[in-house]
Amino acid sequence: MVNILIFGPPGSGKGTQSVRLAEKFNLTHLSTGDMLRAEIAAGTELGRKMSSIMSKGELVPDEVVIEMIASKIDSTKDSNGFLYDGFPRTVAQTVSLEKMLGERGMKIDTMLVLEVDHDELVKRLIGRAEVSGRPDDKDTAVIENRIEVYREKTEPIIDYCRTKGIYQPVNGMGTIEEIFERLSSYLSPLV
Ligand code: B4P
Repeated sequence: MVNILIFGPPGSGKGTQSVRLAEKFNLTHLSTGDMLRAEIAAGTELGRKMSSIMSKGELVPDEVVIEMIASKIDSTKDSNGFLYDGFPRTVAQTVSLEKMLGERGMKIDTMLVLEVDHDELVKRLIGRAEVSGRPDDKDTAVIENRIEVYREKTEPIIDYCRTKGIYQPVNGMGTIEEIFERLSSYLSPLV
């Protein structure tokens, strides 16, 4: 099974593209953001605890998402592999993912990094707030904090993956279809 990371700042199109790629290549789409929002919607204790962290644009604790991912990997069958959307978000999460995959005879095959201008990110997220009702999309200060958290805590993963030879930058500007074609061209030889 292949393991592909879709990486990039908030609003770069990870979720948008992952849904389409998962369908085309028969991959299991693992979005930690969606999993966490499902916990909040279901009113679980975990969801209640994570809701205030997410509404400020901060990251939830590493162990929470690692546990969610491990249980999804172990319960998945009939798939060509996994597409990780919004995970890992810290170098610690990356190291945990590698360990988890290693124990199951797998590795991270590639990391596709969507590159999008700052102003375009803010524009997309404000646009999404109109339809999503997500508290972390409504407020520009929270959006800016999410981008800042990405630069500080998540972006260092790029250097970590570059040394492992799995870093692949992808132009994330343009139409959804254009970006989908670019990403597909990197996935085709792997899946
Ligand atoms: P996520 O749910 O991962 O969301 P995101 O980074 O905001 O968005 P994404 O990049 O997927 O953008 P999308 O395609 O939707 O994270 C939310 C929060 O959850 C985090 O802040 C954190 O608190 C928590 N969390 C999640 N994972 C975690 C982890 N591993 N560790 C700790 N905390 C974690 O695109 C955005 C908008 O742009 C959409 O409206 C879309 O329609 C539009 N768009 C996309 N592509 C476009 C294009 N080419 N042109 C025009 N518009 C486009």
